Amino acid sequence: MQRCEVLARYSETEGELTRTYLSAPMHGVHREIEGWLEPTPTTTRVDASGNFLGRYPGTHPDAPVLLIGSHLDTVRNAGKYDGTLGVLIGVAVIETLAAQQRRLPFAVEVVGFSEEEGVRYGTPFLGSRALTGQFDPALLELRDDDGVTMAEAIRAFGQNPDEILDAAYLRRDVLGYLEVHNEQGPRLVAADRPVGVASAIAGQSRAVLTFRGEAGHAGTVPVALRKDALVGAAHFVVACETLALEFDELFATVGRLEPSPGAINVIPGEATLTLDLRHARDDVRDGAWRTLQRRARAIADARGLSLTWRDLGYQPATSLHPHLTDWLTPTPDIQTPDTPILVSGAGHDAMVMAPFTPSALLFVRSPNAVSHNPAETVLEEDVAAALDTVLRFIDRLEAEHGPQTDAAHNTGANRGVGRV
Ligand code: HGY
Ligand code: MN
Ligand code: MN
Repeated sequence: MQRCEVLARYSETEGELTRTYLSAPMHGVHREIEGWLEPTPTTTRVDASGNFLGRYPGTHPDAPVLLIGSHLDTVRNAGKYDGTLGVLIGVAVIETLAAQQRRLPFAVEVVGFSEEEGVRYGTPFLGSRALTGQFDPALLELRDDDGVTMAEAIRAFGQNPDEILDAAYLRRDVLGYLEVHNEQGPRLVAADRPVGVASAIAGQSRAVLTFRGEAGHAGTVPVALRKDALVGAAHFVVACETLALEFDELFATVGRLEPSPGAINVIPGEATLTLDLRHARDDVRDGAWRTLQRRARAIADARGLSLTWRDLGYQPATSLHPHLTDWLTPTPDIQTPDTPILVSGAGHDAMVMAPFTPSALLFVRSPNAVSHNPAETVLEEDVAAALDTVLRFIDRLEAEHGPQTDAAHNTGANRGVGRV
């Protein structure tokens, strides 16, 4: 818990926690985590996409690795736990194993993904996509609000974007991925449970839209004759809410809306907004996406506006590994076996990892159901329950993988949790 406070100090904005992709404070975060791991036999490094990795070796030099972690970047004016908590749980697991001088038949690697929120470049999951070989090099040309390309940002951080594709892991070298994350919603509070398990993660689509009309004088252009880009965008914002309310569990959000030129006495000639659309079923989300595209076009046509629509990312709804998920359902002595099984509306790196390696996601109760907000919090006893759950998960994984034999290794029979 104290470490969450320490890492929360590394922000690019005075007085709040904002740590976007490869911003300078991320170096400090990496140094702090390296310091905490220093007393353990862990090898730490930062990869070409800026992911922090700390590997605690297994009994066999090229044993497959269990990845435990989450992301180290944050949204603007974030809470202290979103992402960070999952990385620090990975650090605590390694410290526990090292204190017990315990080696497992697999390596344990804590991963602090460099970019999950998608704030700086609009597109999320850059770190986990890079680690799993799903990174699209075309993204390197994207520019941030200051016009800095992703490639320039990676070089400025001290890494080489040309090495991203080679830095990806091979499926056969990874046993699985486990992420611990605050629920960021109200369901564990309602169930009065400290932890819950995610069965699946809702899919998400993101886009940036620009309506263009005609800037003009606020005092001379009759309202009926205007091509007001902001009014068009505003009608689209309402259309998003209206559509979302017509469906169960459809989440439509316009997080940014920027008119220009942004002067009090000028009719906005341009308005740019972002769209984030989510649902647990891809067919429902895709249908809603097409409906919103039609509505945006109709609004633009009716108002003599032009419209550009740029997709920023598509993440299918993802099921998590049922067997590993079962292992996270803690034994009765932690809490009753009816640990809630939830579909996650929030996106997580686990949704990028799941198609690559068996993945599981353990939620920690959000007592005030708040996140993406400095008021975000977790309870120490719930974090302790989560750590105990993860350590029991590792016991079960160890039992499953027993002492490695060279023969087994050579055949690769025990690669990954395929036997699971
Ligand atoms: O947007 C999300 O769902 C996550 O917090 N990145
Ligand atoms: Mn988040
Ligand atoms: Mn998160």
